[in-house]
Amino acid sequence: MKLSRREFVAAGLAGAAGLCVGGYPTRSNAAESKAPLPDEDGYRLWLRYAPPGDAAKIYRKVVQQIRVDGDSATMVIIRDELRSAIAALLGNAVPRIENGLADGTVIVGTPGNSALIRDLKWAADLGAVGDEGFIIRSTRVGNKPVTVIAANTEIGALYGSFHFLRLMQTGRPIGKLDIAERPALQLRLMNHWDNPDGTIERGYAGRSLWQWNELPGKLSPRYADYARACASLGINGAVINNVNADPRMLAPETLRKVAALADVWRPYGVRMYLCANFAAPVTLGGLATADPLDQKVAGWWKAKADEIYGLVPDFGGFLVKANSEGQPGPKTYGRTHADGANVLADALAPHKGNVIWRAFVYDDDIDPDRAKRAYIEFMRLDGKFRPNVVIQVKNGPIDFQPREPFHPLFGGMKQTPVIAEIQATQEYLGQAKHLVYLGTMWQEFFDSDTFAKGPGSTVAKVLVGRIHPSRITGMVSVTNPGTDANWCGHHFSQANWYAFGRLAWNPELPAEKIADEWTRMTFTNDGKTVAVIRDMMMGSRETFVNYTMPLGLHHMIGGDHYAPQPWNDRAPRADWTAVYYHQASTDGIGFDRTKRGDGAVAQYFPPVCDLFDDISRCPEKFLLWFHRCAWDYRMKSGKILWDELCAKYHEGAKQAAALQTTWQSLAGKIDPRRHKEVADRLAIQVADSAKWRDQILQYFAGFSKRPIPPSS
Ligand code: GCW
Repeated sequence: MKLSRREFVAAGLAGAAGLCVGGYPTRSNAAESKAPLPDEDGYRLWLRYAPPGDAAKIYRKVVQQIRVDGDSATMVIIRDELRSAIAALLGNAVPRIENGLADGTVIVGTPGNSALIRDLKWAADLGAVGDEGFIIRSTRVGNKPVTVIAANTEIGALYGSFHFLRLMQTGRPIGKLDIAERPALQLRLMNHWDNPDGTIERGYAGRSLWQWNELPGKLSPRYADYARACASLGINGAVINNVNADPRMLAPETLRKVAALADVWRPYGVRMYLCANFAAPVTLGGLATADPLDQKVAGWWKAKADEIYGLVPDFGGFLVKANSEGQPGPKTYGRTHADGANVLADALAPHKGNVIWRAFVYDDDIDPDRAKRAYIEFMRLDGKFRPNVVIQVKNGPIDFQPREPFHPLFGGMKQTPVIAEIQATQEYLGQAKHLVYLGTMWQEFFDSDTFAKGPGSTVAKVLVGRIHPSRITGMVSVTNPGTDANWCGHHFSQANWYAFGRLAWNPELPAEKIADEWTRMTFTNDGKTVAVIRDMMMGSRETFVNYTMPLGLHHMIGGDHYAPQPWNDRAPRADWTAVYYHQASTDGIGFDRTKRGDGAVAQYFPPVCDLFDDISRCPEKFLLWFHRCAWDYRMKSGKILWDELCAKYHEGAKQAAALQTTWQSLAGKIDPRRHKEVADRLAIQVADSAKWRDQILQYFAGFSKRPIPPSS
C-alpha cells in the first residue's frame, strides 16, 4: 500500500497509532509482562524482528511455511532472512518447503527461477514494477491460500521480502495483500566520506567500516550486515570513499580489495562506486597532465575503467568532486566541468557506468555570493554533458545547513540529469550528539515547489523526472556509519539512514509514516510509546533550528561545524566565516539576496523568486537568508525582529529540555542500555542548546543594543 502524505494523515495513522494500527491491537510483550527488557546495543538497527504482540496470532495463520525458489546467493539470503525473521517475530520456526504447496505458504520467486511464478501469468503486472520492483499478493494457488512475493529479478524479490517483513514488524495486516511497488528513483546511493587510513571526514560513529589492512583476504562480517541493512531499504549502491578522494583508491592493489567488498555486496544488490581524484592520471599514472582534452589522459581513464570492470563487472561508476575546496579538476587546466565529466564518461560508457559529478563548487571568481556560484557555473553547461553524466546537487545552495531553501539547480537544469545529495550524517545538525530526525527536513525539501513548469513542480517531481524527462534519476546520502556498535553514534541517527533509504525509494512518503515505522522496528511496538517517540522525532529538527539558526540564519559555526561561533571572522576564505553570512551590525542583520541586493532570488523561477524577494511575503523561516532587516523590523507576530529572534532561541532551548523530560518518561519502555545512551546524549544536547541560546544572543545584543527579553 502506498499512502501519500495527506492520505497517511487522513487514514488516521498519524493519530491512531497509539491504539491500533492496521486493525491490530499493537502491544509489545514487554507492556504485557513486566519483565525488564534485555539490554540492546543497537547493532541490529531496524532489523530486530521483535514479536509484534497480538498480531503474531493472526500472522501465524498466514505464515505457516515458506517456499523460496531458486538457489542463487540472493535467494539463499532471502530464505535465511525470512526463516530467522519469522521465527523471531512469531516465536516459532516455520518449515521450509522446496516444492509443492500447503495452506499459508509464503512463496518467493521470479519468473526466471520459479515455474510456479511463471504459471501465475502475472507478466503484465510484473512488467509494471520494473527491474527492482515487486508484487506481494494474497492469493490462491492450486486452491491453497498463499502469499506470493514475486519480482522480475532476484533483487526485486529481496526488496519484496523485506517489505513483507516490515509489515509484520510494524503490526500491519498481512491477510489480504495486494501490493505493487517500484522505486521512484534509479540511483539510491550511500556516500561514505571514508579515507584509506580508516578515518572518516565528518564521521561521528567510530572509524571506517572498511578494513583496508585486512582486505581482500579477510572479510569482516559487518560488510554483509551493512549490505543487508541497505537492501532492507532498497539502497542499491554505495560510494565507499571520501569525495576528497585519495588517488590511491584507484591503485591496482586497492582495487582488488574493493572487488572483494563488491563481491560481498552483489547478492544484496548494492553496487560499488568510487570517488575518483581528477589528478589521478598524474599522481597515480605518472602522466605530465590531467587535462581532460589530452589524448593520453583520456586513454589513461579508459584503461583504468577497463581494469576496474575486469575486477568489478557491475561497477556503478565514479563520483567526482572537482575544483572544490582544493580538489583538482578540469578548471585547473583551463577546461570546463563538462570537459572533465565527459572524459570519464567516455571511459565508462562501454561498460554502462555513470559519472556522478558534484555541483558543490564555489570558486569566488564566479560571484561574490557563495550561494549563487554553483547555479551560475552549471547552468551555462546544461546540455553539454554526455548521456551517462549526472549532476549531484546538495539540497540547498550553501552546505547542509539546518535550514536552507532548495537549490535553484533543481528544476533549473533542463537537459542534464540532476540527482539530490542529502546528508544523514548531521554535520551541521548536532552530529552524533543531538537527537535530530531529518525526515521532516527532507520532506520540506522534496515538497518545495520549484515552479519550473508551473505550480506543482516540486523537487520530488523534478527528481523522479516528471518535470524534465531524465535519463538517470537518483538520490544519495552522505551517511557515515562507522565501527561504533550502533553504527551511527546516536541511536536516533539510525533513523536518518533509514529515512534516506525509504525516501530514495519514494520521495513522497510522509516523514511521519517513516518515523512511525522506524520506531516500531527499532524500539517498540507499544502504541503509546511509539506515539511519544514519533512526536519527539517530528519536532526535533525545528527545535534544532530554533536554538541554532532560526529565521534563515546560516553558517554560524567554526571549523568543527558543531558549536556556536557567530563571531567567527577569520578563516582561509571569507565564505568559511560566520560574519560573511549574518552580517550583523548596529543597523541590522541578514544577507540581502533580493533583486535590490545581490540578486540571488533571480535564480529561482517566478513566482518563487518574487515570493522570496518580497519581504512581506517571504516565509519568515527564510527571512534573513534573503533579506537584511533592521533590528526593529516588524514580524508577522507583531514583535520586532530582535524580540522574535530572542523568543526563537528561548523556545529552542526549552524544546530541547522537553525532549529530555519526555525521554525520561519512557524509562522501562525501552531497554535500559539504549535508554541510558540516548539520555546521556540528551543531557549534552540540553546543555549545548543553552550555550547556543546564550552565546548567540549575547553576541547579537552587542549589535542590537537591546536587552534580551526574558523567556516567556
Ligand atoms: O561541508 C563541507 C564539509 C567538508 C566536505 C564538503 C563536501 C568532504 O565540511 O568536510 O568535504 O562539505 O561536501 O565536499
